[in-house]
Formats: sequence, structure tokens, C-alpha cells
Amino acid sequence: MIDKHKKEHFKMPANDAFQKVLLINPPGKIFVHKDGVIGERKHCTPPLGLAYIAGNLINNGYDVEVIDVLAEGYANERYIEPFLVYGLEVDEIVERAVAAKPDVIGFSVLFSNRIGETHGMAAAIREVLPDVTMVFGGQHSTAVPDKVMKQSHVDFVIAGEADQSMVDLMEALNGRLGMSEVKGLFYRNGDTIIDSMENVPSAVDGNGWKYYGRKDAPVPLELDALPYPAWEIFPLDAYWASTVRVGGGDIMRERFLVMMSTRGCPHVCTFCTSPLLSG
Ligand code: B12
Ligand code: SF4
Repeated sequence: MIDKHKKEHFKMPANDAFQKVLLINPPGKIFVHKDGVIGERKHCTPPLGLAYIAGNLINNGYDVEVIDVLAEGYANERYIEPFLVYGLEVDEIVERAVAAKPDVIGFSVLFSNRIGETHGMAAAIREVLPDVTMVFGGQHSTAVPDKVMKQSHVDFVIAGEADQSMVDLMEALNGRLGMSEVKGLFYRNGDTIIDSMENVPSAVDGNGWKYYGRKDAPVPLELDALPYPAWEIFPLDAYWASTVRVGGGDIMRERFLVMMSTRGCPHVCTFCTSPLLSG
């Protein structure tokens, strides 16, 4: 079997200013009806996108650590009307982030309903780590990057599938690539927010959004060239120990992982962020 983590690493100079990346998976959050009945089941599914990003960062010689707020704090529930939020407490996240000594922190915001908690964590970490670089990504950040960038603790948004563009951002921070060369990157120039894809023609325009064809979208073009997801740095036991599983029910009571067999979509349904993310 091919071990994709054993590919040759870039020759990284020992004095790279940006070497250690901390990836944070936000807490879980489900809706609770006024009568107290839970509107949906808790979920606890290994975060495939973050694992791919971690795999490619490691493959390119970077150090990566994960705080999986959802899985590690699965049993720690609090009711914030009208939601049940579950995950590690902010104080613990801040403590862990400081101990990790990251140069860059990446926050995954797959679901729009998590953005409030994610900004809350990021702002709390920013108070104690004023110089750390903070990057937001995932479906929500892709859909409304300008809105996400309005928060002063957010240094960058990477729109789209960031398996490769997160590595490219690290290369840009270390001076080996221009910011404008990082696909899907939103960054600041003074008070102006720059979109590195500004001049790339869209395939479809709709409701103020640009939808790119897969070949122009901010996505890795050769999926087969990506290393395997770096599950070894994720707290898989916490996922396997969770009592509620979305989808598989009884089948998923054993050790399991997730995979995705295709990316992108030829349609542009107005309620869906998938074509924005993946082309
Ligand atoms: C699998 C899946 C789930 C799984 C698990 C998700 C997980 N833990 O990974 C489960 C079943 C739990 C789930 C649940 C829900 N889901 Co869902 N889900 C998906 C699905 C089908 C695939 C996600 C995936 O694995 N993609 C593959 C990986 C490789 O991509 P990725 O995770 O997106 O990660 C890439 C980028 O997002 C980005 N990225 C991700 N993290 C980071 C971090 C940084 C720092 C950077 C730079 C980039 C970055 O780079 C990654 C690598 O390419 C998507 C649709 C889709 N096709 O994408 C919907 C989707 C994410 N889900 C969606 C929704 C709405 C939900 C629910 C809220 C539905 C509901 N009402 O209950 C729930 C959430 C639970 C809850 N109650 O809050 C929406 C989100 C839209 C939005 N803007 O909020 C999507 C986009 C579906 C849609 N078509 O609209 N979901
Ligand atoms: S809902 Fe999203 S993924 Fe499904 S067909 Fe429409 S655009 Fe494609």
C-alpha cells in the first residue's frame, strides 16, 4: 500500500516564521423546541475536510495540532436558548491554544449556525495571543467571506476546498509565494479586503455570488495527488465513544471513519453552498 505521508517533504528552512498550525473544530449545536423537545440529533462525525488539510500541511513539512472542541467535549452540554451547544468550554480551549504555541490557527466553519461560537473562541484566544495569525475556512466562510473578515480577529479567509490553499498560505506567510497567488484567499491591504480570485471569470453569477467552474474554483485540481487525511492526530476514540451517530445507526457502533467519493456539483441550487465551495 502506498503511504502518502511518506512523500518527500519540501526542504523547509529551519527558521521559518510560520511553522506550527493549530486547527480547531468548533462545538456542536442543535435546535431545541420551546417545549424542550430536541429538534435534531446530536452529531459527532470525524471532520474530513480538516483531516485533509492537516494531511497536506504535514506532507509539506508543517507541524499540526488539533483541538476538536466538538468531539473532546461531546458530553459537556449547555443550553443557550434555543440551542443545545456541546463541546469544550472556552477557557479550556484558550488554555490549550496557548500551550500549543501556534503560529497560525485555522478555524473550520462548515455550518453557518456555528459562526457565533467560532468568533467567540477566536476573540478569546486573540486576547491572550495577540500576534497569532487566524484563518477562517469552510462552507460558511466561503459563502460570506466579507462578513467573516469584518471581525478584527480574522486575518484571512480561505474560500473553497483549502487542502492545497492552506499550504499555499503558509508558503505566502513565509515569503515564498505572493498572497495573490493563493487561490480563494481573502486578505487585508490596509482597510481594503482583497479577493485573490477577483479577476477570475465566474461560470455563473447569481444573487451576488460568483460560482466558478470546477477547473477555476479554489480547489485542489488533482485530488489523487492529495495525501490521505491525517486521522492520526484527531481524537478518534472520542468519536467512537459518542452515543449518538448520524446516519449509520447500529452499523456505526464500531470504529468507523468517513470518506467522500466525489466533490463538486454541476447544479447551482440557490439554497446550497456546495457549488460555491467546490465548483
Ligand atoms: C458530511 C456532511 C455532514 C455530516 C458531517 C460533517 C463533518 N463533521 O464533517 C453531518 C451529517 C454531521 C452533517 C450535518 C449537518 N449539515 Co452537513 N454536510 C455534509 C456534506 C455532505 C459534506 C461535508 C464534507 O465532508 N465535505 C468533504 C470535505 C473534504 O470538505 P469540507 O468538510 O467542506 O472541508 C473543506 C472546506 O470546507 C475547507 N475547510 C474546512 N474547514 C476548514 C478550515 C480552515 C482553516 C480552512 C482554511 C478551510 C477549511 O477545506 C476543506 C478541504 O477541502 C456537506 C455538503 C458538501 N458537499 O460539502 C453538507 C453541509 C456542510 N451541511 C450543511 C448543513 C446545513 C448541515 C446541518 C446544519 C443540517 C441540519 N439542519 O441539521 C447539520 C449540522 C448539524 C447541526 N445540527 O448543526 C450545509 C452547510 C451550509 C451552511 N452554510 O451552513 C452543507 C454545505 C449542505 C448544503 N448543501 O447546504 N453534515
Ligand atoms: S442541492 Fe447543492 S449539491 Fe444538491 S444538486 Fe443542488 S447545488 Fe448540487
